[in-house]
Amino acid sequence: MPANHLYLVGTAGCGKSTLTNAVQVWLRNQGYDAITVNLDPGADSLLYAPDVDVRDWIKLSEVMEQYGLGPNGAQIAAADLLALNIKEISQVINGFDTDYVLIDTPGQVELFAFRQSSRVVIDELSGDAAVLAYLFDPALARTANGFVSSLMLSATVQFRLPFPMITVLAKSDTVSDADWKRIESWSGDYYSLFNALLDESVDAQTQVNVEFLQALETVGAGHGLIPVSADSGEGIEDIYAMVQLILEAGEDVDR
Ligand SMILES: Nc1nc2c(ncn2[C@@H]2O[C@H](COP(=O)(O)OP(=O)(O)O)[C@@H](O)[C@H]2O)c(=O)[nH]1
Ligand SMILES: [Mg+2]
Repeated sequence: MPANHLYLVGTAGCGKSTLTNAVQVWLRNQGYDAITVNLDPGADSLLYAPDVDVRDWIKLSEVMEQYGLGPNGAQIAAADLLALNIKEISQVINGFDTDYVLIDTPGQVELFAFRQSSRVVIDELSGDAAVLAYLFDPALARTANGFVSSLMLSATVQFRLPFPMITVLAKSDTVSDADWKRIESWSGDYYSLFNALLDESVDAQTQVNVEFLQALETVGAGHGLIPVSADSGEGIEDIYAMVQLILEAGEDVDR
């Protein structure tokens, strides 16, 4: 069986790296094999030791020096250099005999979602074994306005990267029960979200309307949002179950 590939995607600081590590620990505790891949050439201090690290091929500091670029230009160049090296990186990943490959994507979501090369990278690494987990940052998703912004971001990522996607509310341990109840109702009911927007700002009506929110729903944005915490472990099993459902019709991995 080829391994299942889970990409953790989201805005800077939403918890991708921490969750990559936590999912690996959880899978291993369940008796599954899982490896982690750092796809961020600019990561300067990772809190876990990835099994495969693109910095072994591409380092941001070296790209800056070699091409005379500042940090932003170098990030973009590095994303494209990644695609050039992807066959070799893929061989290294495929050299592992594992059930799960957990892929930690670059810090800033636009470096992953808005580069043409990312599509190539996912196709090459994963073929049809890819699932994206888009992480909502509670720092943003807690307000109705921020929640709509998160929906739009996740829809944009889905539009750019047409792979199966699940949406996750990260750092759920920092979200109160009352906040979660609100967020959960927004994710399932666009009228309640629209009303919450109106409560937050009288201008909401001039910016979005219910039809716009429904359009987001048609692309599946934010549907079935799963609360997940790398700290408490809440929801990690749900991520596993969703990935199994998408890639293996709900069957467990053979241990
Ligand atoms: N309370 C809490 N903090 C978290 C969780 N996941 C990540 N963090 C914190 O959020 C910050 C950013 O996390 P990181 O994984 O580096 O985000 P990334 O930029 O998306 O990779 C760090 O300070 C983490 O300790 C979580 O589940 N709960
Ligand atoms: Mg990170």
